[in-house]
Amino acid sequence: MNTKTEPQVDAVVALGSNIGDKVANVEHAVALLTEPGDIELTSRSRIYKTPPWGNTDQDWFVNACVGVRTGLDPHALLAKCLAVEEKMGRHRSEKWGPRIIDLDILVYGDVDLSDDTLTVPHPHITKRAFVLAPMADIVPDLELEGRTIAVWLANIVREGIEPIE
Ligand code: A4P
Ligand code: MG
Repeated sequence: MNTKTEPQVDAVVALGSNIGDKVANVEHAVALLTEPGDIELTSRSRIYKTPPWGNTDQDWFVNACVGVRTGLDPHALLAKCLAVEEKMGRHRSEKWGPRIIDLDILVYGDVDLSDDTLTVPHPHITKRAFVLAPMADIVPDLELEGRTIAVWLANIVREGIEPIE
């Protein structure tokens, strides 16, 4: 019998969708990610309507993020995120292009790592209001690059980013 208990780590996962019923896609992804098993849902942000960032010639997005507690290591958590995207029928085409669902690991405990498949903390958090706004709902006091999420958000242009629930 395996009696080993994995240490549980708090992580934050971002969700984004800009195809179809975007809110339903985000809800479905949260349900799949945290279905009974290895990942417990501990908190969730409001859902935001956000203008497209990067490739601006595409439909508006819905963005949100969730706090989770898991014994999965960072790569296993990434594999679960990619499995949820696949289950929901995401097909990758262009970088930063339209997507039915995107799940990104924003932070995994206080782990700092970067390899071919995974970088945590996610590299663009502090430059993206569509990530900072939902993050500030659940981890406003988390420090990244010497400032809290709340302070990063207070100092970024967040035009057009509004909670929709
Ligand atoms: N990868 C590396 N680190 C991570 C991480 N922390 N979390 C790798 C998740 N994945 C990570 O991702 C490509 C690969 O990144 C994964 O297979 C994994 O091994 P992808 O989702 O296929 O590619 P992508 O999403 O097109 O590229 P990228 O750079 O991840 O784009 P982003 O950063 O996700 O940005 N505007 C608004 N308003 N809202 C959005 O959600 N999203 C994007 C995409 C652009 N503009 C947006 C939004
Ligand atoms: Mg992604």
